[in-house]
Amino acid sequence: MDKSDIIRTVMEKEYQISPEAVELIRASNSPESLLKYVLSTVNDSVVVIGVENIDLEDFAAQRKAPKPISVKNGGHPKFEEFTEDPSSYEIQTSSIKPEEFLAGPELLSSRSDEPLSEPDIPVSIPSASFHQPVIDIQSDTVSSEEVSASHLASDSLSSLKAVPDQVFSSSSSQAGSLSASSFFGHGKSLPSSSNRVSMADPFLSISEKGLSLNSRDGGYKHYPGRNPVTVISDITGHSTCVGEYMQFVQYFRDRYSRLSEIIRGRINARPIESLKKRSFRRGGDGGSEEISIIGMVSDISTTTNGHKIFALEDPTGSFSVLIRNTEKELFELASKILLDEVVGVTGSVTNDGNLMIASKLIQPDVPNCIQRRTGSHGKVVLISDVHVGSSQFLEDSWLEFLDFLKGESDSEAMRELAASIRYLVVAGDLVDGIGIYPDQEMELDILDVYDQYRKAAEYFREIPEHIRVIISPGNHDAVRQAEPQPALPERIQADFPQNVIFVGNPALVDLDGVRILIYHGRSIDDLVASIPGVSYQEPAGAVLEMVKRRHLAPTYGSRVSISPEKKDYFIIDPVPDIIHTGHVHTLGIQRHKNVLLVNSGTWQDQTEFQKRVNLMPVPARVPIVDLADFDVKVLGFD
Ligand code: D5M
Ligand code: FE
Ligand code: ZN
Repeated sequence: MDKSDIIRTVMEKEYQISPEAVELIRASNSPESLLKYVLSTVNDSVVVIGVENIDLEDFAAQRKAPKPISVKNGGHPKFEEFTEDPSSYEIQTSSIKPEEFLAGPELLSSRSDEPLSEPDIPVSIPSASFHQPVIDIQSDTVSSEEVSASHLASDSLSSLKAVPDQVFSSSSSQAGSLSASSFFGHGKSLPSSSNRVSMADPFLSISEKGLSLNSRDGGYKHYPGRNPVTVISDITGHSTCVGEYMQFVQYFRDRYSRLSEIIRGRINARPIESLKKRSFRRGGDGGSEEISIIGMVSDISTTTNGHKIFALEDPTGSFSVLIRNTEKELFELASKILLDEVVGVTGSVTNDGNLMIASKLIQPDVPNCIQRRTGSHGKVVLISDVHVGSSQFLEDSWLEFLDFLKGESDSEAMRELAASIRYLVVAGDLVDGIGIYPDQEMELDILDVYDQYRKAAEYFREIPEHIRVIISPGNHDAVRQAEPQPALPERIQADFPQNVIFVGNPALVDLDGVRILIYHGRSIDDLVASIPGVSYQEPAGAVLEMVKRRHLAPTYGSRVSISPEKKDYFIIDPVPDIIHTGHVHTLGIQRHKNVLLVNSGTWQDQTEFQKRVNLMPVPARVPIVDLADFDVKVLGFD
């Protein structure tokens, strides 16, 4: 096993590793077993595996005395553990065969090529369970007013199947092959997610620089001063995720109930369950009646004649919806619909009661009347993807940018502009990290991630103190890879000056009256791959697709590992004034109904990977937004 194998394996588990630790493992008698042992023992608070995380003595002892496989609860159903009003569910206790819960480790083993039940690695196989909730809908004529969204969301999931916790340790690519909507329990595949969903937020300590105000979210953090900041929504310090099945259920309930609520304001939708009852006129009953439903898209297929069929699910049931290719506009919109997004559909149900023919599709989007907030002054600078430590980091351009911020530009106009800057927002990838992509170390100038942050801190100390800096992490930063990501750890924060505030990813912040939603933008890779017309060259177009769905990462799985928190942090609500993303290293600026969408570029030149895939970065371009009128200027530093 050579260096790059070690880094690759660590990377697959979404950790980073220091060069010293790589060396220690490589030089051992059995690098493979040692690496496996290390990965099985690292505590969730570890992001970068260092030599201090490798307990050689314990490793040796483990190899001498193999541990047996432990089976939690003896393999019996454990739905008693579901604390949210279990009385509303009927619990079926007799329907589980051992094969069912053994399916979990099988899934897991597809990740590492090695068998899972190696005796020297403890494996716990918790029980599987299955339950059937009782849906309490009394009459055929039930309407959406009678069955409120919260009732739907909390009380009437139609069936659930819990799986071994181990399944949640499987790869995110596996998650991508499974539909999130099966959380509504219509007997389909089981969910899984990144191997890091099982970690609670390791960085509970938040900088003491801010004050906490009471709020529904457990406290807005407010940083007073000349350039005040209020953090409205941020996972930091609030992660509850331990990767259990019910957390996925809760997560999708929150997603469904909040997004469907937005759509519900615009259509009179009924629960899907009620479509099976003859409470309205179907096709052929003397003129069919138009009805509406709101559901999460759990399947998309195309008929032999080229029409589209969606399976839509809500907590009461699932229904097939046909979109005919003869309805041009509707069909075009349907071609952009993604798995797991929440949509409203109006249409008529066929005589056999099995299919809805859609006449209208409604995405949550932002309302036309959304007012831009005004009253602030000064400017905010939006940057991302600095990639300090990369050998492609464009230090000369970066230093020129710092000179500009310091008011040291040659031109008077630039000095004046610099004097009006109140905020600088960094939307992730501050450093290049290590072990993020295969062979990344070949393109690093600074091999130690902490040294990379020390270098970054040095740069940030040059920024004038009156500019408030907000740093949010990205996939190259030293926090968990599963999103939402918490703010950078205290150890790293400590090197940065007082004017820097650290938030999670995503984070909604208020800058003296202007709301900015900061999101690194990893889901843009997925959106480019799945929505026709969305490209890396115009990244703001991808952000527009997020806004239409009121969700930063609509499709569950794929490249974004989503940690199932109680609240869906990716929902775009309230509507911000600005959405600031990065990640794809290209610049994009668009406006959509008074929301300004900005994807900032990068400070990293084209990497080998980007050359191979023909991704042309737009480095050293800086959008500056006027906080009074949202006018955007782009400055170049090359
Ligand atoms: O991502 C910058 C962009 O490049 C983003 O679109 C992902 C893509 N990228 C870069 N390197 C790789 C590798 N090795 N595999 C897949 N995708 C990659 P950033 O997060 O800055 O690396
Ligand atoms: Fe990046
Ligand atoms: Zn990135």
